[in-house]
Amino acid sequence: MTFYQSPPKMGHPYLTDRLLGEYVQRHLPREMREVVEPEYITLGEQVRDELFPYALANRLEKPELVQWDAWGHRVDNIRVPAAWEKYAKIATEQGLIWRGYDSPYGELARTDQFLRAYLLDRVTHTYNCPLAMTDGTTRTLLTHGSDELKKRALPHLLNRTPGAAWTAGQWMTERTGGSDVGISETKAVNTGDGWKLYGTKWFTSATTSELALTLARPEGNPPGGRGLALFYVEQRDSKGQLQGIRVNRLKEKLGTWMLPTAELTLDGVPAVPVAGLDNGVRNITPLLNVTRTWNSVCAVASMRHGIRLAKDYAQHRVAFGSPISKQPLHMDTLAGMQAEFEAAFHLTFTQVRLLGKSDQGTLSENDSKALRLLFPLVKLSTARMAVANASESLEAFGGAGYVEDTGLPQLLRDTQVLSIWEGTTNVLSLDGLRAIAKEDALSAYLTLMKQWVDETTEPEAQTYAQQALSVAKTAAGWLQAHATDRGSLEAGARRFALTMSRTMALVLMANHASWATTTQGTPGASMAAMRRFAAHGVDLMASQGISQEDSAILSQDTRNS
Ligand code: MFK
Repeated sequence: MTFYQSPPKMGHPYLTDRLLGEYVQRHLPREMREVVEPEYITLGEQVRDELFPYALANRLEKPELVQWDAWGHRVDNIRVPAAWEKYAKIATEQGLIWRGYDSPYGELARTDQFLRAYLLDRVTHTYNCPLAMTDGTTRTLLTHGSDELKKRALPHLLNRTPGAAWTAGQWMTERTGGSDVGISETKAVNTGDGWKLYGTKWFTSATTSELALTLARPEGNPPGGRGLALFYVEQRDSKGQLQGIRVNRLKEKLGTWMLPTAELTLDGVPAVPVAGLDNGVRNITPLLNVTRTWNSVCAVASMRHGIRLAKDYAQHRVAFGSPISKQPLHMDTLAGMQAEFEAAFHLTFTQVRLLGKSDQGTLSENDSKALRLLFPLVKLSTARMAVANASESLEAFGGAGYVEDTGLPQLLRDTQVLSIWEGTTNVLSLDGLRAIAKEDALSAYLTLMKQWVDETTEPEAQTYAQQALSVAKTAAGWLQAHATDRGSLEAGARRFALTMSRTMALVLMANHASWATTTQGTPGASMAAMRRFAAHGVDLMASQGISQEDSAILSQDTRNS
C-alpha cells in the first residue's frame, strides 16, 4: 500500500487550549463567562471550519499598487485581495477595536477584546496589524486629541457596522530608520490655511487606512524627538482622491504578504496637530504601548498555532514503527515548546489585564509604573520566543515544514516580523532602561512580582516563585551597581531585559499552578510547565561583563593579502 502523510488539523482553538480555558475560568467572572464563552466557541468553530482552510487557500495573495488610470491620471490605488475585505468585516463583527472601548466589562474589556484577537490571529493574514494601529490611534486621540478631533475620528474608528469602520495607520519610519525616530526629516509647514506635511515615509503598514498619525517637524523647531509634532492626517478628500500623498511602491517583504506596506511621499498633505507643536515622540507613545501589546498577543497566538499543528501531526506521523507523538525525544521537544508558550501567554495576558485597568483609571500608581516596564519587556521577550517557536514548529514537520503549499512556511515568515517592527529587541531593551531611570519602574516591577509571589500558596510553586524573585532582585542589584557605567548598562540591557521578563513569567506560572491545585484546573500540567520553563533557565545575568571583549571579537576579521 502507498503511504501518504496526513496534513495537520486545526482543531477547535478555544476548546483545545487548556491554558486558555483555565485563564477564562480564573479571570472572567461567571456572568461574563456565560455571555462570552459561547461566543468564543462559535468563533472557534468559524476559525476551524471556515477561516483556516480559507487562509491556506489565500496565502499567496498580495495587494497590488495601481499608479495610473487608463487616461494617464496618477491615482495610486492599492487593490487588496477579497480576503482582506473579509477580515475587515470579521474584525468589526467581533469588535476587535470597539470592544476595547465600548464594552460592559470595564477592566476586563481589554481581556475580552484580545482573547478574540488571539483566536483569530493566525487565520487572518496579519489583519491584526491595521487593527493594532487603529487601536493605538484611538487610545492616543482619547489621551491627547482635541474634542474636535475626537468627534471627527472616534465614531468611525469605533463603528460597529461591518464594512463601515475606519482603520488608522501609524507613519513613523522614514529613510533614517524606524528606531531613532527623533532624526525624522518630514517638515510641517503652516500655510495660514492649515498645516501641510512634506517628506518621505519609508515603511507605512496598512496604507489603505482612512487616516494616520504621523510625526513631522514644524518649521523652525529644534532637532530631536522634542522638535517633532504629532499630526492627524486623512488620506483622501471628500471625493475619495488622495490628497498630497504619492504611493511610490509597495514593499517586497519576507512575510505579511497580504498586508499593504508602502513607501509614501507626502507632498503637502493637510494635517492637524494632535497635541501642540512639539514633543511628538512623547505624544505618540500611547500608540506604541498599545501596538506593542498587540504584538505580544500575536506572538502567543503564533506559538499556540505552531504547537497545535505540530501536536496534531505528531499523532498521525509514523516513523521508526510508532507515531512520533509517542517517541520520547519528540515529546521532549513539544513539551519544551508548550512550556515556553505558557510563559509567554501568562506574561501577555497579565499585561492585558493591567492595560484594561489602566484604561479605566483603576490601576494603582505602583502598577502603572510596572506596566510602563512590562510593555517593552513583554513585547521583546514574547517576540523572540515566538520566532524560536515558529522555527521549531516547522522542523516538527520535517521537509513538509519547508514546503510552501503546506502553508507552514507562512508561520515562520510572518512571525519573524514580531521581533522587528514596533521596536526591535535591542531598542526595547534600551527603552526598559529608560523607563527604569526616568519613572522608577524597577522597584514597582519588583513590588508587583512580590505580590504574585505572596499569592502563591502551593509549597512547590511558592519555592519556584521565590527563586525567580530572588534572581530578579539580583539582576536589579547589578543594574544599580552599574548605574553610572553607561557602556556596561547598555551592553547588558538585553540580558537584563530577558532576565526580568523570564523571572516574571516564572512567577506567573507558579502563581497559576498554585491556583490550579485548589480549583478545577489541571495542576499536573501547569506545575510541569512551570518546572520545565524554569529548567530552560530564567537567569541570563551570569554572562554580564563579557562585553568587555566585544571589540576584540569583532575587530579581527581583516588579514593582509
Ligand atoms: C501585529 C501588531 C503590530 C503592529 C505593526 C505596526 C507596523 C508598523 C511598522 C513600523 O513603523 S515599525 C517602527 C515602529 N517604531 C518604533 O516602535 C519606534 C522604536 N523606537 C523607540 O521606541 C525609541 O525608544 C524612541 C523612538 C521612543 C526614542 O526616541 P527619542 O526621540 O530618543 O525619545 P526619548 O527622548 O527617549 O523619549 C521621548 C519621551 O517619550 C520621553 O519623555 P520626556 O519627553 O518626558 O522626557 C520618554 O520617556 C517618553 N517615552 C518614550 N518611549 C515611551 C515613552 N513614554 C511612555 N511609553 C513609552 N514606550
